[in-house]
Amino acid sequence: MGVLNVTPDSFSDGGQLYQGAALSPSLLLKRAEQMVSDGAQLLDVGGESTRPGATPVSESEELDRVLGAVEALTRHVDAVVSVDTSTPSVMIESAGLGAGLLNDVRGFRRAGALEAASATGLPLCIMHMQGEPDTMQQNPQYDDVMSGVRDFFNGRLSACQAAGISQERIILDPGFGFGKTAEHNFQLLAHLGDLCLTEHPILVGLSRKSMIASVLDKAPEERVFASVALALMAVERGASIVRVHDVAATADALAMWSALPRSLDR
Ligand code: 7PM
Repeated sequence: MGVLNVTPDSFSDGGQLYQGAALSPSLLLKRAEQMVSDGAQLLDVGGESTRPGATPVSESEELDRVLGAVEALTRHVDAVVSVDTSTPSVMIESAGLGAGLLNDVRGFRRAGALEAASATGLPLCIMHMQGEPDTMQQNPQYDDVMSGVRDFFNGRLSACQAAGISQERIILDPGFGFGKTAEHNFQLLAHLGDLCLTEHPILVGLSRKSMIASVLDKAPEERVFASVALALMAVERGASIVRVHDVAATADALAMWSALPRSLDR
């Protein structure tokens, strides 16, 4: 899954699809087509920056940013379009334009989100986050981060069932960096295999995240090699989808992993 931020202010690939104040459709399509030729099967479009301290986006601003991109991508690019949103109207409208996946960092907990998501019939990615984006990194705490994430998943799976969403539609994501210290993130990655034992595919976003900076003193755009290593570790532990900024590098690494013989009679 390639990340396409349609925000002017994203932390790791800030505003690169913008020409001045406006999103450039030709830059967007060029970047998207490159990601697909590099091996992306999904493209994740997000119009709200979840960075701590980022300016909140209004609903009309988010609709405006995301829907234009979704329409252009579903028309012109051969990949499943995923929409990174917590806003019910964005979910409904995106589905109408041909989006193929809804990805909500708030796990469809906003008022009306689960009902809207249910009505689209689309697959959903439910991500774990402790707290809210602006304050989540102020002293995150868990008795046990694995149990915290697992309990959250179970609660959301019940809520989905109650909302009429069939279990086959649900992808789960432990939410690396969302209300977690570096230590929590590495715990989650080390034990990711335990979360991959259910029927639900696991999606992970590790790309360029600050847990890398707890080991390497590098700016986001210098975290490519480390991001590839983390993606590979996640897939080895059973992750089904990796959300990344650097598709070509990740795809090469995963192609090498895929080439390993796995039969018992090696
Ligand atoms: C600031 C903070 C900017 C965090 C961008 C981010 C995930 C996601 C994001 C993830 C799923 C980033 C994040 N991360 N959706 N959206 N899983 N499902 O680093 O880990 O891209 S935004």
